[in-house]
Amino acid sequence: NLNLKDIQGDILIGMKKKSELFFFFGISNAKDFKKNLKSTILPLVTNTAQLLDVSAQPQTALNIAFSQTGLRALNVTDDLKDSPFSGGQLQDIANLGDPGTTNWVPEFVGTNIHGVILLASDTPDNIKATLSSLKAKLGNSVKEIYSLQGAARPGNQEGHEHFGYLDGISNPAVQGFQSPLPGQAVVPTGEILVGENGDGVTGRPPWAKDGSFLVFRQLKQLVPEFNKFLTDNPIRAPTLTAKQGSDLLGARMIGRWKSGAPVFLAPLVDDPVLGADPNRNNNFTYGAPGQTTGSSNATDQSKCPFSAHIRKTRPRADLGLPESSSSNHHIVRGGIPYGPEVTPNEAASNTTKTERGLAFVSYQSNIANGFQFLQHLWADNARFIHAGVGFDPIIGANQGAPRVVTGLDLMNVSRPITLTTDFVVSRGGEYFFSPSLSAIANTLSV
Ligand code: N7H
Repeated sequence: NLNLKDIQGDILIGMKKKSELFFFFGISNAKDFKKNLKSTILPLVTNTAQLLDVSAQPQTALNIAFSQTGLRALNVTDDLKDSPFSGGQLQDIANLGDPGTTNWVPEFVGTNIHGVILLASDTPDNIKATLSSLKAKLGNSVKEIYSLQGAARPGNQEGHEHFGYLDGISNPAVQGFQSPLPGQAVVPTGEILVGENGDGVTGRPPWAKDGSFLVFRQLKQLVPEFNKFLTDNPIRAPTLTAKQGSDLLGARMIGRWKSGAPVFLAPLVDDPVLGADPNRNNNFTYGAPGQTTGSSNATDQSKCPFSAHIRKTRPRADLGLPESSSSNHHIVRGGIPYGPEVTPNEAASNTTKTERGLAFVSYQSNIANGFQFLQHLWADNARFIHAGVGFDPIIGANQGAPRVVTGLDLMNVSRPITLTTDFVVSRGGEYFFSPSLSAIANTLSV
């Protein structure tokens, strides 16, 4: 029985709009900002109940979250008991595999960002209008530090990220709130929301209840370079053309085809009907069909490599079933692509000329168990799920050094492939806390 009117809307279900702006700000005058937070921002904060009811959805949805230095600027000194959050993302950089800050957006280097306002709507013009009226009211109480405009890709690529793969298929269902689709992870509410059942951290201030930590990462994607790699290295299965072999390589790197069909269920060629069917496209465990307890066969990667992005970040039966008792490392993802489509010139030159990527957002009640765990201990860890697996070929990072991956070649799954290019490059980000509406009203704005 969650209080859906008190939980910011982006956390559990996502604002899911075609256009989303991330506005990163600093607080220049705490007293004025608190006043504005209560009178101007709070009435605009979109809660979960509003997003669930189409008739109650505002034209432009708004959420807000604060960094550790932002809470301090508001003179809120309670310890949220989350050490990555307390230190900020820059301090966590060694755990994330980034090669230092060379590729970071300069504004993310440091701890100057106090908060982020997320604005989502059907058009960038709606967002612009909301933002300019907001800015006028906030006046000098805040200063804009950086912003990133995200947008769904055009036409039939809507819902697909920039490499071309359908995204947003698999997010966990929160126990008692969402009824799961087949294959969807069901997680205790407290794995996502602070202070709820299953949040193992004690001693947090009561006002933190029903908030969630928001991890933001600007992840640049080298799309022409990724495509060139696929073209140059097709999997040479006897029944496949070179083009099909290249497509299969990409699908095995991710664990899904561009349509969303999982390679575990469609091991050789894409199956767009399967990809589009929410009752089937997530219904697999890497174990036997219908298996509900025990583990998968820990050597079989003929259907899906252990290194595949979705297997690294959610190993399902590889860690044992039921999943809710074998793993507390789930996140709710709510990102959106940013940047323009690949131009013919970029495609022809196999070189990225204009930045594009994923404005990555994840929610969890514990960053060390959630995002940080997935990135550091799974994706970047060549020994997960066991020795010899190698890196996650999509997001696994090795401080910029080459990454060895196995399992990709269907014809010889132990053949190592060395990736000398990072197709996803971290441009940095920050760790935030997305508080409940009552926390904004009763604690943060007073
Ligand atoms: Fe990933 N991609 O296009 O390759 N991701 N991801 N991700 N990701 C997923 O199942 C992608 C990133 C997870 O439940 C899909 O909804 C890209 C980070 C998790 O089976 C695709 C980037 C982290 C899942 C992509 C990126 C994760 C998942 C399939 C960066 C965490 C669900 C769609 C630019 C540290 C796994 C779907 C499950 C799915 C891609 C980033 C985690 C297509 C391009 C940083 C947990």
